[in-house]
Amino acid sequence: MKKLKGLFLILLPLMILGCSGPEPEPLKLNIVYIMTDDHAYQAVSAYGSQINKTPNLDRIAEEGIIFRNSFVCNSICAPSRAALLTGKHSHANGHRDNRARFDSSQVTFPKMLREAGYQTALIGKWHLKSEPTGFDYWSIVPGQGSYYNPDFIEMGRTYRQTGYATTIITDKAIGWLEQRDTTKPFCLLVHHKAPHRNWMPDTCDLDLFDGTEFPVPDNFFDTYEGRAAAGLQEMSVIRDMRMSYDLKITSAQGDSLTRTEQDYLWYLNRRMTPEQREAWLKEYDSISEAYRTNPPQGDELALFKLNRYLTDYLRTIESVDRNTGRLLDYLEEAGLLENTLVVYTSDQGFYLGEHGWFDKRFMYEESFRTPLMMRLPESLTAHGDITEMVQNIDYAPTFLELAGVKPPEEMQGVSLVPLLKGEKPKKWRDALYYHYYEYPAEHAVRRHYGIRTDRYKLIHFYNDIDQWELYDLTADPHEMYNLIDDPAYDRVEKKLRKKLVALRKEYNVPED
Ligand code: SGN
Ligand code: CA
Repeated sequence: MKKLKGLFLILLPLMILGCSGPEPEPLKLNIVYIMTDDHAYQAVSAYGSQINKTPNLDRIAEEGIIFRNSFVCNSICAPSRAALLTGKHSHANGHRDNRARFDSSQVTFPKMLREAGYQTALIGKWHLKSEPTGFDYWSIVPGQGSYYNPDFIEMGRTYRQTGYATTIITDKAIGWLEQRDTTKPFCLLVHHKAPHRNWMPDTCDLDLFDGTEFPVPDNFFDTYEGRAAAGLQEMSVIRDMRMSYDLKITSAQGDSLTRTEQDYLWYLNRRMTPEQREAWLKEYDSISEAYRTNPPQGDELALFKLNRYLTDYLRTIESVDRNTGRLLDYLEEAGLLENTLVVYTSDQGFYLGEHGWFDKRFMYEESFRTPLMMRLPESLTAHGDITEMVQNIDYAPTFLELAGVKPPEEMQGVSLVPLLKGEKPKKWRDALYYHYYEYPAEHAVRRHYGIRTDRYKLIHFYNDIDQWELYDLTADPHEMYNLIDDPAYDRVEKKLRKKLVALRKEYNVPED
Protein backbone atom coordinates (compact mmCIF):
# COMPACT_ATOMS: atom_id res chain seq x y z
CA MET A 1 0.00 0.00 0.00
CA LYS A 2 2.81 2.33 1.01
CA LYS A 3 4.51 1.60 -2.30
CA LEU A 4 1.35 2.35 -4.24
CA LYS A 5 0.91 5.63 -2.43
CA GLY A 6 4.48 6.57 -3.35
CA LEU A 7 3.84 5.77 -7.00
CA PHE A 8 0.66 7.84 -6.91
CA LEU A 9 2.59 10.82 -5.56
CA ILE A 10 5.14 10.52 -8.36
CA LEU A 11 2.45 10.22 -11.02
CA LEU A 12 0.25 12.98 -9.62
CA PRO A 13 2.02 15.92 -11.32
CA LEU A 14 1.89 14.06 -14.64
CA MET A 15 -1.82 13.34 -14.20
CA ILE A 16 -2.47 17.02 -13.46
CA LEU A 17 -0.65 18.01 -16.65
CA GLY A 18 -3.02 15.72 -18.57
CA CYS A 19 -2.34 13.38 -21.46
CA SER A 20 0.03 15.71 -23.31
CA GLY A 21 2.73 15.21 -20.65
CA PRO A 22 5.02 17.93 -19.30
CA GLU A 23 5.84 20.93 -21.53
CA PRO A 24 9.14 20.25 -23.30
CA GLU A 25 11.94 22.56 -22.18
CA PRO A 26 12.44 25.33 -24.78
CA LEU A 27 15.47 24.60 -26.91
CA LYS A 28 18.52 26.54 -25.83
CA LEU A 29 19.88 28.83 -28.51
CA ASN A 30 23.17 28.09 -30.23
CA ILE A 31 25.73 30.82 -30.78
CA VAL A 32 28.12 31.19 -33.72
CA TYR A 33 30.34 34.19 -33.14
CA ILE A 34 32.51 35.20 -36.11
CA MET A 35 35.14 37.84 -35.42
CA THR A 36 37.70 39.16 -37.86
CA ASP A 37 40.87 41.06 -37.03
CA ASP A 38 40.86 44.74 -38.10
CA HIS A 39 37.84 44.72 -40.41
CA ALA A 40 36.77 48.36 -40.90
CA TYR A 41 33.02 48.98 -41.19
CA GLN A 42 33.96 51.16 -44.20
CA ALA A 43 34.69 47.87 -46.00
CA VAL A 44 31.31 46.18 -45.40
CA SER A 45 28.68 46.94 -48.02
CA ALA A 46 25.86 46.73 -45.44
CA TYR A 47 27.54 49.75 -43.83
CA GLY A 48 27.62 51.56 -47.16
CA SER A 49 31.11 50.65 -48.37
CA GLN A 50 32.15 52.62 -51.45
CA ILE A 51 35.04 50.29 -52.18
CA ASN A 52 33.91 46.65 -52.01
CA LYS A 53 30.96 44.30 -51.87
CA THR A 54 30.39 41.79 -49.08
CA PRO A 55 27.18 39.94 -50.05
CA ASN A 56 27.58 37.12 -47.54
CA LEU A 57 28.23 39.42 -44.61
CA ASP A 58 25.34 41.59 -45.76
CA ARG A 59 23.10 38.53 -45.70
CA ILE A 60 23.51 38.43 -41.91
CA ALA A 61 22.27 42.02 -41.69
CA GLU A 62 19.52 41.56 -44.28
CA GLU A 63 18.09 38.53 -42.53
CA GLY A 64 18.70 40.02 -39.09
CA ILE A 65 19.96 43.24 -37.52
CA ILE A 66 22.77 45.70 -38.04
CA PHE A 67 24.09 47.86 -35.22
CA ARG A 68 24.64 51.38 -36.52
CA ASN A 69 26.46 52.50 -33.39
CA SER A 70 28.73 49.68 -32.29
CA PHE A 71 31.98 50.46 -30.47
CA VAL A 72 34.89 48.85 -28.64
CA CYS A 73 36.30 49.85 -25.26
CA ASN A 74 40.01 49.76 -26.23
CA SER A 75 40.81 49.58 -29.93
CA ILE A 76 43.48 46.93 -30.02
CA CYS A 77 43.46 43.18 -30.47
CA ALA A 78 44.17 41.33 -27.23
CA PRO A 79 42.38 43.82 -24.93
CA SER A 80 39.37 43.61 -27.21
CA ARG A 81 39.33 39.83 -26.91
CA ALA A 82 39.66 40.01 -23.13
CA ALA A 83 36.71 42.44 -23.02
CA LEU A 84 34.66 40.03 -25.14
CA LEU A 85 35.34 37.09 -22.82
CA THR A 86 34.89 38.91 -19.50
CA GLY A 87 32.31 41.61 -20.29
CA LYS A 88 34.61 44.11 -18.57
CA HIS A 89 36.67 47.16 -19.44
CA SER A 90 40.44 46.67 -19.72
CA HIS A 91 41.35 47.99 -16.26
CA ALA A 92 38.85 45.57 -14.71
CA ASN A 93 39.96 42.43 -16.59
CA GLY A 94 43.65 43.37 -16.30
CA HIS A 95 44.30 43.17 -20.05
CA ARG A 96 45.27 46.73 -20.96
CA ASP A 97 47.55 46.09 -23.96
CA ASN A 98 48.81 43.44 -26.37
CA ARG A 99 51.76 42.68 -24.10
CA ALA A 100 49.62 41.42 -21.23
CA ARG A 101 48.99 37.77 -20.45
CA PHE A 102 45.33 36.93 -19.95
CA ASP A 103 44.45 35.86 -16.43
CA SER A 104 42.51 32.79 -17.44
CA SER A 105 41.27 32.11 -13.92
CA GLN A 106 38.71 34.91 -14.46
CA VAL A 107 35.02 34.39 -14.98
CA THR A 108 34.32 34.31 -18.73
CA PHE A 109 31.13 33.68 -20.70
CA PRO A 110 32.44 30.46 -22.37
CA LYS A 111 33.17 28.99 -18.93
CA MET A 112 29.70 29.88 -17.70
CA LEU A 113 28.01 28.53 -20.83
CA ARG A 114 29.92 25.31 -20.47
CA GLU A 115 28.79 24.97 -16.87
CA ALA A 116 25.24 25.48 -18.10
CA GLY A 117 25.54 22.48 -20.43
CA TYR A 118 26.79 24.14 -23.61
CA GLN A 119 29.46 22.64 -25.82
CA THR A 120 32.03 25.34 -26.44
CA ALA A 121 34.70 25.69 -29.12
CA LEU A 122 37.23 28.30 -30.19
CA ILE A 123 38.97 28.29 -33.58
CA GLY A 124 41.51 30.78 -34.95
CA LYS A 125 43.26 33.83 -33.54
CA TRP A 126 43.49 34.05 -29.75
CA HIS A 127 46.45 36.35 -28.93
CA LEU A 128 45.97 36.21 -25.16
CA LYS A 129 49.20 34.30 -24.42
CA SER A 130 47.76 32.02 -21.71
CA GLU A 131 46.04 28.81 -22.88
CA PRO A 132 42.33 29.09 -23.62
CA THR A 133 40.06 27.96 -20.77
CA GLY A 134 36.34 27.25 -20.84
CA PHE A 135 36.37 25.44 -24.18
CA ASP A 136 35.64 21.77 -24.91
CA TYR A 137 37.68 22.19 -28.06
CA TRP A 138 40.17 24.82 -29.13
CA SER A 139 42.51 25.18 -32.05
CA ILE A 140 44.31 28.50 -32.15
CA VAL A 141 46.99 30.14 -34.27
CA PRO A 142 50.03 31.16 -32.22
CA GLY A 143 50.39 34.94 -31.84
CA GLN A 144 49.27 36.75 -34.99
CA GLY A 145 49.15 33.53 -37.02
CA SER A 146 50.18 33.18 -40.65
CA TYR A 147 48.05 33.77 -43.77
CA TYR A 148 49.73 30.92 -45.62
CA ASN A 149 50.14 27.41 -44.25
CA PRO A 150 49.44 28.50 -40.67
CA ASP A 151 50.52 26.70 -37.52
CA PHE A 152 47.79 25.68 -35.10
CA ILE A 153 47.94 24.76 -31.46
CA GLU A 154 45.10 22.32 -31.06
CA MET A 155 44.40 21.48 -27.42
CA GLY A 156 48.14 21.82 -26.73
CA ARG A 157 49.46 20.03 -29.84
CA THR A 158 51.23 22.18 -32.47
CA TYR A 159 51.19 21.40 -36.19
CA ARG A 160 51.27 23.20 -39.52
CA GLN A 161 48.44 22.99 -42.03
CA THR A 162 48.82 23.67 -45.74
CA GLY A 163 46.38 26.18 -47.20
CA TYR A 164 45.04 29.67 -46.59
CA ALA A 165 44.17 30.76 -43.04
CA THR A 166 40.60 32.04 -43.61
CA THR A 167 39.59 28.88 -45.47
CA ILE A 168 41.25 26.53 -42.99
CA ILE A 169 39.65 28.26 -39.98
CA THR A 170 36.25 27.93 -41.69
CA ASP A 171 36.88 24.25 -42.54
CA LYS A 172 37.74 23.61 -38.92
CA ALA A 173 34.60 25.40 -37.74
CA ILE A 174 32.39 23.31 -40.04
CA GLY A 175 34.32 20.17 -39.11
CA TRP A 176 33.70 20.82 -35.43
CA LEU A 177 29.99 21.45 -36.00
CA GLU A 178 29.72 18.16 -37.87
CA GLN A 179 31.19 16.06 -35.10
CA ARG A 180 29.62 17.86 -32.11
CA ASP A 181 27.26 16.23 -29.64
CA THR A 182 23.88 17.12 -31.17
CA THR A 183 22.07 16.62 -27.87
CA LYS A 184 23.64 19.78 -26.45
CA PRO A 185 23.41 23.46 -27.40
CA PHE A 186 26.69 24.94 -28.59
CA CYS A 187 28.72 28.11 -28.69
CA LEU A 188 31.35 28.33 -31.42
CA LEU A 189 33.83 31.20 -31.68
CA VAL A 190 35.40 31.61 -35.13
CA HIS A 191 38.25 34.11 -34.94
CA HIS A 192 39.82 34.95 -38.28
CA LYS A 193 43.31 36.27 -38.81
CA ALA A 194 42.23 38.36 -41.80
CA PRO A 195 42.28 41.22 -42.65
CA HIS A 196 45.23 41.96 -40.33
CA ARG A 197 48.46 43.53 -41.57
CA ASN A 198 50.33 42.61 -43.82
CA TRP A 199 47.20 41.83 -45.87
CA MET A 200 48.24 38.72 -47.81
CA PRO A 201 45.36 37.61 -50.07
CA ASP A 202 44.58 34.03 -51.05
CA THR A 203 46.02 33.05 -54.45
CA CYS A 204 42.48 32.75 -55.89
CA ASP A 205 41.81 36.42 -55.05
CA LEU A 206 44.94 37.89 -56.59
CA ASP A 207 43.17 39.18 -59.71
CA LEU A 208 40.52 41.02 -57.77
CA PHE A 209 40.47 44.83 -58.06
CA ASP A 210 43.21 44.76 -60.67
CA GLY A 211 43.40 48.25 -62.13
CA THR A 212 40.84 49.66 -59.67
CA GLU A 213 41.43 53.18 -58.40
CA PHE A 214 39.75 53.51 -55.05
CA PRO A 215 38.25 56.82 -53.92
CA VAL A 216 40.59 58.77 -51.64
CA PRO A 217 39.24 59.94 -48.25
CA ASP A 218 38.90 63.74 -48.12
CA ASN A 219 41.24 63.95 -45.14
CA PHE A 220 43.95 61.65 -46.52
CA PHE A 221 46.41 64.57 -46.51
CA ASP A 222 45.43 65.65 -42.98
CA THR A 223 47.93 68.00 -41.32
CA TYR A 224 46.62 67.44 -37.76
CA GLU A 225 46.23 71.10 -36.72
CA GLY A 226 45.00 71.38 -33.17
CA ARG A 227 45.45 67.64 -32.60
CA ALA A 228 48.90 67.05 -31.13
CA ALA A 229 48.59 63.29 -30.53
CA ALA A 230 47.30 62.71 -34.05
CA GLY A 231 50.39 64.46 -35.36
CA LEU A 232 52.71 62.23 -33.32
CA GLN A 233 51.46 58.81 -34.50
CA GLU A 234 53.50 56.45 -36.65
CA MET A 235 50.75 54.83 -38.69
CA SER A 236 50.86 56.96 -41.77
CA VAL A 237 50.29 55.30 -45.14
CA ILE A 238 52.76 57.73 -46.70
CA ARG A 239 55.53 57.46 -44.13
CA ASP A 240 55.18 54.21 -42.20
CA MET A 241 54.16 51.58 -44.70
CA ARG A 242 56.93 49.28 -45.85
CA MET A 243 57.29 48.90 -49.59
CA SER A 244 57.93 45.15 -49.56
CA TYR A 245 56.22 43.71 -46.49
CA ASP A 246 53.12 45.89 -46.69
CA LEU A 247 52.86 46.84 -50.35
CA LYS A 248 54.62 43.85 -51.93
CA ILE A 249 56.89 46.01 -54.08
CA THR A 250 60.40 44.60 -54.25
CA SER A 251 63.66 45.89 -55.74
CA ALA A 252 64.92 44.58 -59.05
CA GLN A 253 66.81 41.32 -58.83
CA GLY A 254 70.44 41.91 -58.12
CA ASP A 255 69.77 45.07 -56.12
CA SER A 256 70.87 44.93 -52.52
CA LEU A 257 67.87 44.00 -50.41
CA THR A 258 66.60 45.99 -47.45
CA ARG A 259 66.18 44.17 -44.16
CA THR A 260 62.36 44.06 -44.43
CA GLU A 261 62.58 42.96 -48.02
CA GLN A 262 64.78 40.07 -46.96
CA ASP A 263 62.23 39.09 -44.28
CA TYR A 264 59.37 39.31 -46.74
CA LEU A 265 61.12 37.18 -49.38
CA TRP A 266 62.18 34.76 -46.68
CA TYR A 267 58.50 34.31 -45.77
CA LEU A 268 57.61 33.61 -49.41
CA ASN A 269 60.43 31.12 -49.77
CA ARG A 270 60.14 29.42 -46.43
CA ARG A 271 56.42 29.34 -45.78
CA MET A 272 54.74 29.03 -49.15
CA THR A 273 54.48 25.94 -51.32
CA PRO A 274 56.08 26.29 -54.80
CA GLU A 275 52.56 26.62 -56.32
CA GLN A 276 51.53 29.36 -53.88
CA ARG A 277 54.80 31.23 -54.46
CA GLU A 278 54.45 31.01 -58.21
CA ALA A 279 50.93 32.43 -58.18
CA TRP A 280 52.06 35.13 -55.76
CA LEU A 281 55.08 36.23 -57.76
CA LYS A 282 53.08 36.21 -60.99
CA GLU A 283 50.95 38.98 -59.49
CA TYR A 284 53.45 40.96 -57.47
CA ASP A 285 56.50 40.73 -59.73
CA SER A 286 54.64 42.52 -62.47
CA ILE A 287 53.38 45.19 -60.06
CA SER A 288 56.93 45.67 -58.74
CA GLU A 289 58.29 45.92 -62.24
CA ALA A 290 55.71 48.49 -63.32
CA TYR A 291 56.59 50.49 -60.24
CA ARG A 292 60.32 50.36 -60.94
CA THR A 293 59.83 51.37 -64.57
CA ASN A 294 57.90 54.48 -63.68
CA PRO A 295 58.25 55.20 -59.95
CA PRO A 296 55.67 57.73 -58.77
CA GLN A 297 56.84 60.69 -56.69
CA GLY A 298 55.39 63.02 -54.06
CA ASP A 299 51.60 62.98 -53.69
CA GLU A 300 51.37 60.51 -56.53
CA LEU A 301 53.49 58.07 -54.54
CA ALA A 302 51.27 58.60 -51.48
CA LEU A 303 48.17 57.81 -53.53
CA PHE A 304 49.88 54.83 -55.13
CA LYS A 305 50.63 53.43 -51.67
CA LEU A 306 47.04 53.94 -50.51
CA ASN A 307 45.68 52.19 -53.58
CA ARG A 308 48.12 49.29 -53.23
CA TYR A 309 47.22 48.92 -49.53
CA LEU A 310 43.47 48.96 -50.15
CA THR A 311 43.74 46.46 -53.00
CA ASP A 312 45.31 43.80 -50.81
CA TYR A 313 43.27 44.64 -47.70
CA LEU A 314 40.05 44.18 -49.66
CA ARG A 315 41.29 41.01 -51.31
CA THR A 316 41.74 39.42 -47.87
CA ILE A 317 38.17 40.49 -47.01
CA GLU A 318 36.88 38.78 -50.14
CA SER A 319 38.01 35.49 -48.62
CA VAL A 320 36.32 36.34 -45.30
CA ASP A 321 33.09 37.08 -47.16
CA ARG A 322 33.22 33.90 -49.24
CA ASN A 323 34.02 31.70 -46.25
CA THR A 324 31.32 33.30 -44.09
CA GLY A 325 28.92 32.39 -46.91
CA ARG A 326 30.12 28.78 -46.69
CA LEU A 327 29.54 28.71 -42.95
CA LEU A 328 26.03 30.22 -43.29
CA ASP A 329 25.19 27.68 -46.01
CA TYR A 330 26.35 24.87 -43.78
CA LEU A 331 24.19 26.10 -40.89
CA GLU A 332 21.22 26.36 -43.22
CA GLU A 333 21.67 22.91 -44.72
CA ALA A 334 22.13 21.41 -41.27
CA GLY A 335 18.81 22.97 -40.21
CA LEU A 336 20.55 25.03 -37.54
CA LEU A 337 19.68 28.56 -38.61
CA GLU A 338 16.28 28.75 -36.85
CA ASN A 339 17.82 28.16 -33.49
CA THR A 340 21.21 29.85 -33.81
CA LEU A 341 22.39 33.38 -33.21
CA VAL A 342 25.05 34.23 -35.81
CA VAL A 343 27.21 37.24 -34.98
CA TYR A 344 29.63 38.98 -37.31
CA THR A 345 32.01 41.54 -35.87
CA SER A 346 35.66 42.61 -35.78
CA ASP A 347 37.98 43.06 -32.80
CA GLN A 348 37.94 46.78 -33.70
CA GLY A 349 37.72 49.14 -36.63
CA PHE A 350 40.57 50.32 -38.85
CA TYR A 351 41.72 53.29 -40.93
CA LEU A 352 41.51 52.93 -44.68
CA GLY A 353 43.38 56.15 -45.42
CA GLU A 354 41.23 58.46 -43.26
CA HIS A 355 43.57 61.01 -41.62
CA GLY A 356 46.25 59.45 -43.83
CA TRP A 357 46.37 56.28 -41.71
CA PHE A 358 46.27 52.53 -41.50
CA ASP A 359 46.01 50.70 -38.11
CA LYS A 360 43.64 51.53 -35.23
CA ARG A 361 44.13 52.45 -31.48
CA PHE A 362 42.69 55.99 -31.54
CA MET A 363 39.30 56.88 -30.09
CA TYR A 364 38.41 58.57 -33.38
CA GLU A 365 35.39 57.06 -35.10
CA GLU A 366 37.01 54.73 -37.67
CA SER A 367 38.82 52.65 -35.05
CA PHE A 368 36.47 53.20 -32.08
CA ARG A 369 33.61 51.74 -34.09
CA THR A 370 33.43 48.12 -35.17
CA PRO A 371 31.00 46.34 -37.49
CA LEU A 372 28.32 44.33 -35.67
CA MET A 373 25.59 42.37 -37.40
CA MET A 374 23.50 39.50 -36.13
CA ARG A 375 21.27 36.92 -37.75
CA LEU A 376 18.72 36.07 -35.10
CA PRO A 377 17.11 32.78 -34.20
CA GLU A 378 13.34 32.62 -34.82
CA SER A 379 12.50 33.41 -31.22
CA LEU A 380 14.08 36.88 -31.44
CA THR A 381 12.13 39.22 -33.64
CA ALA A 382 14.15 42.43 -34.10
CA HIS A 383 14.88 43.39 -37.69
CA GLY A 384 16.91 46.05 -39.47
CA ASP A 385 18.81 48.96 -37.93
CA ILE A 386 19.63 49.14 -34.23
CA THR A 387 20.76 52.65 -33.35
CA GLU A 388 21.47 52.39 -29.62
CA MET A 389 25.14 52.71 -28.64
CA VAL A 390 26.56 49.28 -27.85
CA GLN A 391 30.06 48.19 -26.90
CA ASN A 392 32.05 44.94 -27.00
CA ILE A 393 31.73 44.52 -23.20
CA ASP A 394 28.02 43.88 -23.89
CA TYR A 395 28.52 40.59 -25.76
CA ALA A 396 29.26 38.38 -22.74
CA PRO A 397 26.12 39.34 -20.76
CA THR A 398 24.07 39.03 -23.98
CA PHE A 399 25.21 35.48 -24.70
CA LEU A 400 24.67 34.47 -21.09
CA GLU A 401 21.15 35.86 -20.96
CA LEU A 402 20.26 34.12 -24.21
CA ALA A 403 21.43 30.86 -22.69
CA GLY A 404 19.25 31.43 -19.65
CA VAL A 405 22.24 32.13 -17.40
CA LYS A 406 22.23 35.21 -15.17
CA PRO A 407 25.20 37.44 -16.03
CA PRO A 408 27.35 38.00 -12.93
CA GLU A 409 27.16 41.43 -11.26
CA GLU A 410 30.85 42.04 -11.94
CA MET A 411 30.31 42.16 -15.72
CA GLN A 412 30.24 45.81 -16.78
CA GLY A 413 28.52 45.39 -20.13
CA VAL A 414 24.77 45.51 -20.66
CA SER A 415 22.80 42.65 -22.17
CA LEU A 416 21.60 43.45 -25.68
CA VAL A 417 18.72 40.98 -25.45
CA PRO A 418 15.99 43.67 -25.22
CA LEU A 419 17.31 45.12 -28.50
CA LEU A 420 17.35 41.65 -30.07
CA LYS A 421 13.71 41.24 -29.09
CA GLY A 422 12.84 44.43 -30.95
CA GLU A 423 12.16 46.41 -27.77
CA LYS A 424 12.98 50.10 -27.51
CA PRO A 425 14.31 50.41 -23.96
CA LYS A 426 13.49 53.85 -22.50
CA LYS A 427 16.67 53.92 -20.48
CA TRP A 428 19.69 52.98 -22.51
CA ARG A 429 23.27 54.15 -21.93
CA ASP A 430 23.77 57.70 -23.15
CA ALA A 431 27.57 57.66 -23.01
CA LEU A 432 30.46 55.31 -23.72
CA TYR A 433 33.79 55.06 -21.93
CA TYR A 434 37.00 54.34 -23.86
CA HIS A 435 40.58 53.82 -22.73
CA TYR A 436 43.71 53.00 -24.75
CA TYR A 437 46.95 52.17 -22.90
CA GLU A 438 49.55 50.76 -25.30
CA TYR A 439 52.27 53.42 -25.29
CA PRO A 440 55.22 53.54 -25.74
CA ALA A 441 54.73 51.01 -28.52
CA GLU A 442 54.58 50.43 -32.26
CA HIS A 443 52.62 53.21 -34.06
CA ALA A 444 53.26 55.67 -31.18
CA VAL A 445 49.62 56.34 -30.36
CA ARG A 446 49.57 58.15 -27.02
CA ARG A 447 47.59 56.83 -24.06
CA HIS A 448 44.15 58.31 -23.88
CA TYR A 449 40.72 57.91 -22.41
CA GLY A 450 37.47 59.63 -23.17
CA ILE A 451 33.73 59.76 -23.38
CA ARG A 452 31.37 59.72 -26.37
CA THR A 453 27.72 60.67 -26.34
CA ASP A 454 25.49 60.51 -29.40
CA ARG A 455 26.75 63.94 -30.45
CA TYR A 456 30.00 64.81 -28.68
CA LYS A 457 33.36 63.29 -27.87
CA LEU A 458 35.86 64.39 -25.24
CA ILE A 459 39.32 62.79 -25.21
CA HIS A 460 42.25 63.22 -22.85
CA PHE A 461 45.68 62.20 -24.17
CA TYR A 462 48.05 61.71 -21.24
CA ASN A 463 51.33 60.12 -20.12
CA ASP A 464 54.07 62.03 -21.99
CA ILE A 465 51.57 64.65 -23.21
CA ASP A 466 48.56 66.34 -21.64
CA GLN A 467 46.06 67.28 -24.36
CA TRP A 468 42.28 67.48 -24.37
CA GLU A 469 40.20 67.25 -27.52
CA LEU A 470 36.53 67.95 -28.05
CA TYR A 471 34.49 67.12 -31.16
CA ASP A 472 31.00 67.91 -32.28
CA LEU A 473 30.29 64.81 -34.36
CA THR A 474 27.20 66.27 -35.99
CA ALA A 475 29.06 69.28 -37.36
CA ASP A 476 32.38 67.50 -37.83
CA PRO A 477 31.92 63.73 -38.35
CA HIS A 478 35.54 63.29 -39.45
CA GLU A 479 36.97 64.90 -36.30
CA MET A 480 39.10 67.55 -37.95
CA TYR A 481 38.32 70.47 -35.60
CA ASN A 482 39.30 70.23 -31.98
CA LEU A 483 36.88 72.55 -30.17
CA ILE A 484 38.50 72.39 -26.76
CA ASP A 485 39.46 76.09 -26.86
CA ASP A 486 36.26 77.28 -28.53
CA PRO A 487 34.28 79.33 -25.96
CA ALA A 488 31.04 78.49 -27.76
CA TYR A 489 31.50 74.91 -26.52
CA ASP A 490 32.41 75.72 -22.90
CA ARG A 491 29.12 74.48 -21.53
CA VAL A 492 29.26 71.27 -23.56
CA GLU A 493 32.80 70.66 -22.38
CA LYS A 494 31.89 71.21 -18.74
CA LYS A 495 29.01 68.75 -18.95
CA LEU A 496 31.15 66.14 -20.69
CA ARG A 497 33.93 66.45 -18.14
CA LYS A 498 31.43 65.90 -15.35
CA LYS A 499 29.93 62.91 -17.12
CA LEU A 500 33.37 61.46 -17.78
CA VAL A 501 34.25 61.64 -14.07
CA ALA A 502 30.97 59.91 -13.26
CA LEU A 503 31.56 57.16 -15.84
CA ARG A 504 35.08 56.52 -14.56
CA LYS A 505 33.65 56.23 -11.07
CA GLU A 506 30.87 53.91 -12.22
CA TYR A 507 33.42 51.60 -13.88
CA ASN A 508 35.91 51.89 -11.01
CA VAL A 509 38.72 53.18 -13.19
CA PRO A 510 41.85 53.70 -11.07
CA GLU A 511 43.64 57.05 -11.33
CA ASP A 512 46.71 56.42 -13.52
C1 SGN B 1 51.68 43.96 -35.50
C2 SGN B 1 51.64 44.95 -36.66
C3 SGN B 1 51.08 46.30 -36.22
C4 SGN B 1 49.79 46.13 -35.44
C5 SGN B 1 50.03 45.17 -34.29
C6 SGN B 1 48.83 44.95 -33.41
N1 SGN B 1 52.95 45.17 -37.20
O1 SGN B 1 52.67 44.30 -34.60
O2 SGN B 1 50.90 47.11 -37.35
O3 SGN B 1 49.33 47.36 -34.96
O4 SGN B 1 50.43 43.92 -34.83
O5 SGN B 1 47.77 44.39 -34.11
S1 SGN B 1 53.64 44.06 -38.14
O6 SGN B 1 54.78 44.71 -38.78
O7 SGN B 1 54.08 42.96 -37.30
O8 SGN B 1 52.65 43.63 -39.11
S2 SGN B 1 46.72 43.58 -33.28
O9 SGN B 1 45.56 43.35 -34.17
O10 SGN B 1 47.30 42.35 -32.87
O11 SGN B 1 46.35 44.44 -32.15
CA1 CA C 1 42.85 43.68 -34.43
